[in-house]
Amino acid sequence: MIDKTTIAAANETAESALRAEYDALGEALDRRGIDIGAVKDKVSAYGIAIPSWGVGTGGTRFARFPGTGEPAGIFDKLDDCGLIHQLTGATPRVSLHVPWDDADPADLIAKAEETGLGFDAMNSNTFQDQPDQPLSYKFGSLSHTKAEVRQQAIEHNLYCIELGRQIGSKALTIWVGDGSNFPGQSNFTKQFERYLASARDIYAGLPEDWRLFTEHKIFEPAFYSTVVQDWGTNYLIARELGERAYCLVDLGHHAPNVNIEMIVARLIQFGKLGGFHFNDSKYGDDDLDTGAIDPYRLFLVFNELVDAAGTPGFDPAHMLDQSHNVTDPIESLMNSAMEVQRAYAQALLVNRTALAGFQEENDAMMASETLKRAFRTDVTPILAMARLEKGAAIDPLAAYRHSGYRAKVTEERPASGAGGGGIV
Ligand SMILES: [Mn+2]
Repeated sequence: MIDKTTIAAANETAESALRAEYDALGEALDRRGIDIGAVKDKVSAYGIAIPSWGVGTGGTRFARFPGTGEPAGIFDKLDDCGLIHQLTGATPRVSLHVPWDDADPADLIAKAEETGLGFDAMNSNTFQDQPDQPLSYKFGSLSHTKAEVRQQAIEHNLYCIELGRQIGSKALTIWVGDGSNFPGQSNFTKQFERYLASARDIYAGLPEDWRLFTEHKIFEPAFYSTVVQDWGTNYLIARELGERAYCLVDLGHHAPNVNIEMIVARLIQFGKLGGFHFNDSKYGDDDLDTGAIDPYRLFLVFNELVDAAGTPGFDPAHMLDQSHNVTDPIESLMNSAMEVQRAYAQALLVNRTALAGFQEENDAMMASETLKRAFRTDVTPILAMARLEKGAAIDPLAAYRHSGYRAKVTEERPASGAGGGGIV
């Protein structure tokens, strides 16, 4: 973590310019009937979870090029996540991935308190084999043809729930790599029946105040078919399992050009939107930084979320899920958290009364312009003011670079291996 006085000193030099920009934006928004303070308060209250695996350097099927000072385990990861939250004030929770982050619950709680963090959804891992694991997931986990493999995967998920219960988590996210690589390799129907039966056993072990999230993915690691391939199958799972089962939407897990915001609207309409894994993509599940490729799409997703705000029971979980191959993961995660906040703030600026009127009158041009006007507004001063007021950094990237944190942890932490693939 960084000394608070360092952040305060950096903020002091930037504060007067920020106040001038904030006031100017406030006047402009006031002319549009928007109270900038109300928008800022909502942005300030917004938080997004960091995935523990995000603070390590990712990789591709080809190689992984490790950065320096990479976290060696969950406690290092929590240090990095704590710093991200300290500088941005936007990432109060961490999402653990088991068994990568398996540890004594008391130690996890103590470290979370030290770093000012809480725990978000637990993530199970049955897409790779662990060193001490009796049975292999090479041909699937929850949908495997052999009952004993399925049982092993079920028990792992129940273990994740129990660990999560002890550290204050309230949700389990299941993502499986199950699928097939050749036409004919698997019977689609039987495979999905096996998956559903396994998922029911996990759902039965869910505490009353927990939610179960299932995440669809169009392809990979199975290249011909995956069991939970799209939002339709995901919706069927949530409907089959019960009222505490919801669909998680990972933006990268769709074919290019899929209308994700419309999927979001459908899931909201039928009460099954559980949450998000935010990232961006150009070609497939390339896990690029949120907002790096298509910030307008991100805005359109948030437009649906703001539109649905206040619906009873509507409480989607927000998390980043990215792979950082060429950047410092801390910088990418800070930037991405702020991009998500930006999309949220822009969506709050949409004149919804005017939009509804244009929709009713079939005025496509003005409806589109209503959204564009909100999207084109530079809300940077709102985000920065929210950070300043909570003691975070006006400019988190500059403060981070100035702090020398990476150089410090590079001295303290052992170098991690390069090795082969590193898809995370
Ligand atoms: Mn994901």
